[in-house]
Amino acid sequence: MAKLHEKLASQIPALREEVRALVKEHGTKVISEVTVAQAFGGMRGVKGMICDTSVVDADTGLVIRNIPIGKLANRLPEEIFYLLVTGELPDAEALADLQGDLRKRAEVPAYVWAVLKAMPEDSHPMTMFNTAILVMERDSVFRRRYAEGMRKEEYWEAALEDSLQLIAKLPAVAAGIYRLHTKKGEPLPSNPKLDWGADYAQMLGIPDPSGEFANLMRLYLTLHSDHEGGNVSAFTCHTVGSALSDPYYAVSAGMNGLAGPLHGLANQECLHFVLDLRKKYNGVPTDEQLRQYAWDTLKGGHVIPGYGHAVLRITDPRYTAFHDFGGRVCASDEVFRIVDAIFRIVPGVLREQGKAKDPWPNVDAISGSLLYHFGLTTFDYYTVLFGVSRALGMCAQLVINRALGTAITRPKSVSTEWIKSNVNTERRAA
Ligand code: HAX
Repeated sequence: MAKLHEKLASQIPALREEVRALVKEHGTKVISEVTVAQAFGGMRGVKGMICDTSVVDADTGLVIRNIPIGKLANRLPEEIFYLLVTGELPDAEALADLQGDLRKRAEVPAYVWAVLKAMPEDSHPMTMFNTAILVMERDSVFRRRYAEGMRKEEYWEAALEDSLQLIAKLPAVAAGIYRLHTKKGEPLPSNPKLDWGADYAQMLGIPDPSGEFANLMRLYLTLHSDHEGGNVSAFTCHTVGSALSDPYYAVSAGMNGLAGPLHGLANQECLHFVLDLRKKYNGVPTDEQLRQYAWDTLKGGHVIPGYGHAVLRITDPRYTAFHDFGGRVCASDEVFRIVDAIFRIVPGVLREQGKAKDPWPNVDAISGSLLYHFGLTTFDYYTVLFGVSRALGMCAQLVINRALGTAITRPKSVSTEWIKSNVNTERRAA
C-alpha cells in the first residue's frame, strides 16, 4: 500500500473533481434550514459545512470513514490518522513508514522547553500546551512556502508537512508539560522503539509493569481522535485554517476551544464529581444517596459532567469502549465502581428532570477514572491528553480542506432587530 503522502497525492485529483462536479450540478439544492431557535442556540443541527474524516450520528455515535469507533478500539492512533486522512487503514508497510516518519520528527526544539519553563508555575497545562504549539509556529513550512508564492494545488502538502511535525512532537511536548507542571522532573526522552501512544505513556514516567497503562494511552488516543467537524475545537480549527493560517495557528486555536468546561475540560470536571461523591459517602454511595446527590447538583444550577451531548442520543460508544477496558483491567477499583453506579442512576434523574436531550454518558464520564487508576491524578492535565489525540483529527481535517481548496469560513450573522422584524413580517403575512 502507498505511503501516506503518495496515497493522498493519488486521491486528491478525484476528490477535487467530485466536489467541483457536485457544486456545479447541485449547487443550488437546499440541505438545511435555520430556525430562530437554532440561530440563538449555537447553530445546533444546522448543516453548513463539510467534514469527511468522521460522522457523528445521534444513534450510532462516532463513525470514522464508515467504521464505527467501537470496531477501531484495538487500532493504534497512527493507524487512525492514516484512516482519517485517506479513508483507508494502512497495511503493515504503510503504517511502518508513517511511524518511522513520525520518529524522525519527534525531537522537541530546545526553545519550547525554555518557553515552558519560563511560564508562571500556576499556568494551566492547557495554556502550556497551546503555548508550546504556538511557539513552534516559527517552523511552519506552510507559512514560509505561502510567503514564497506556493501554488494553491500545493497547500495540502505544506499542511501535511506541518501536521506531521506537530503530531510527531506532541507526545513529548505533552509529557514534558506533565512532568514540569507536577514537578516530577525534567522531560523524559522519546524511545524510538515504541509506537506513538506507548512512547507518550513512557515519557509521562508513570510506572507500568503490566503494560496496561500503555494500552490505555493507545486506546485513549484512538477514541478521542476526531468527532466530525462542528464541535467547538474542530470548527475553530477549521475556521482559522480557512483563513490560510498555518496548522500551528489553527490547531492552537482549536485547543483553546477544547480547554472549555463544556468541551474538553469536562473530563476533569467528571473526576471531581466522582471523587466528591466518594469523599462525601466515604466510598461507593448507595443508589439512593447517588440519586439525591444528582438532584442536589441539578437544583444547585449545575450540570452533571460527562452526561448529555449536543449530537448523541445514546451512550457514547467511546464510553462503552473505555468501560470494556476498565471492566477487564480495574473492575474492583472504587472510582471505577462509582462511575458504574452513576451510570445506573443519572440517566433516570436527567430524564425525570426533562431538560437534557441526551441523558446518556459521553466519553468524559469515564476516561478520568481509568487515568486515575493508573496514578495519573493531576486532573487539570487530562484535557492535554485529549488535545494530543484530537490533534490527529484537526490536522487530518486541515490537510483535506487545503487539498479541496475549501473557502474561507464566513457565515452571515444577523441582529436581534433583524430577527424581530422578520418574525413580525411573517406573523403579519400569516
Ligand atoms: N446536566 C444538567 N443539565 C444538562 C446536562 C447535564 N449533563 N446536559 C444538558 N443539560 C441541560 C442544558 O444545560 C440545557 O439547559 P438550559 O435549557 O437551562 O440551557 C438543556 O439541558 C438542554 O441542553 P441540550 O440541548 O440537551 O444540550 P446542549 O447541546 O445545549 O449541550 C452539553 C450539550 C454537552 C454542553 C451538555 O449536555 C452539558 O453541559 N453536559 C455536561 C458537560 C459535558 O459532559 N461536556 C462534555 C461533552 C462532550 C465533549 O464535547 N467533550 O469534549
